[in-house]
Amino acid sequence: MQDSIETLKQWVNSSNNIVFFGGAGVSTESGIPDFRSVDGLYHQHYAYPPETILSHTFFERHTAEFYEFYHDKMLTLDAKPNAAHKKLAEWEHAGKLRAIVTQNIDGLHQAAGSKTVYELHGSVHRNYCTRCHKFYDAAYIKQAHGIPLCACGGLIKPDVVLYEEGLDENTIAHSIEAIRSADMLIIGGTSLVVYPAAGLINYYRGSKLVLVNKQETSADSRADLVLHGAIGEIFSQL
Ligand code: CNA
Repeated sequence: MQDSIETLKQWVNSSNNIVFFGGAGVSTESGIPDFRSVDGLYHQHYAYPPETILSHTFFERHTAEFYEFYHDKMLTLDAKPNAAHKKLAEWEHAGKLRAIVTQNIDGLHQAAGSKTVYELHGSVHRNYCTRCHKFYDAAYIKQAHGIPLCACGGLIKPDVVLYEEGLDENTIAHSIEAIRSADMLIIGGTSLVVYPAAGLINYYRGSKLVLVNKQETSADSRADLVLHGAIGEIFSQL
C-alpha cells in the first residue's frame, strides 16, 4: 500500500489536469452512510430498499414516507468535509485539479472549498416548489415537519435526481469534456454500479487511471493504479 501511495503522490505532483470522479464512499468518513457498504443504507432495515424510496414514482405516490427517509438519511446537514474533500479542494486551488464529478448530493466538496463540482445527481442544498418554482434551501426542508410546502401551497421537491429521472444534460456534457481531456482520472468511493453516471469514466483516454475504493469494483482490472482502503486516510498521506 505504501508503494502505491508513493506512486500516486508522484503522479499528482506531475499532473496539472486531474479530474476526480466520486461517489458516496467519499463522504462515509464524514459520517454519511453510503448505499452498498456493510453498514450502508442497503443493510439497514426499511420497508423498501433506498433506490425504491428515492425513486420518482415513490416520491409521487408516498411523499410523506419519502420525506421521512430523506430527513433521516439524506439531509445530513451537520456533516463536515473530511480529508478527501479537503485534499481535492487543495489540489484545485494549486492548479492541479480541473474538476470534480460527483454522484453525491451532500455538498461537502463545496463546503471544503472546491469550485468546479459537477453534481450528476443534484444537491440537497437546492429545493424548488413544483408549482411556482420558488427556491428553498436545505435548512427550510430540515425544519419543515412532514411534507415541505411552498408559501403558494405547492409541493417542494429537492433538486436531486431520483431514480427513473434523467440527468441534467449540461452537467453531463461538462463532465464528459473534463474527463475526456484529463491527464489523470482518480475514481474514488464509488461502487460504479449506478448508470448512466458510472459510464462517464469510459470517456477517459489517458494513462493514469487511479482507483481508490474500499471494495473491488468493475474498473479495477483496467486501472493503472488501485488502492483499496479508506479514501480520507489515503488522501491525508498525499
Ligand atoms: P455506493 O454504491 O454505496 O458505493 C460506495 C462505495 O464506496 C462502495 O464500493 C464502498 O466500498 C466504497 N467506500 C465506502 N466508504 C469508503 C471510504 N471511506 N473510502 C473509500 N471507499 C469507500 O455509492 P455510489 O456513490 O457508487 O452509488 C451511487 C448512489 C449513492 C448515488 O446516486 C448517490 O447519490 C447515492 N448516495 C449519495 C450519498 C451522499 O451524497 N453522500 C450518500 C448515500 C448514497
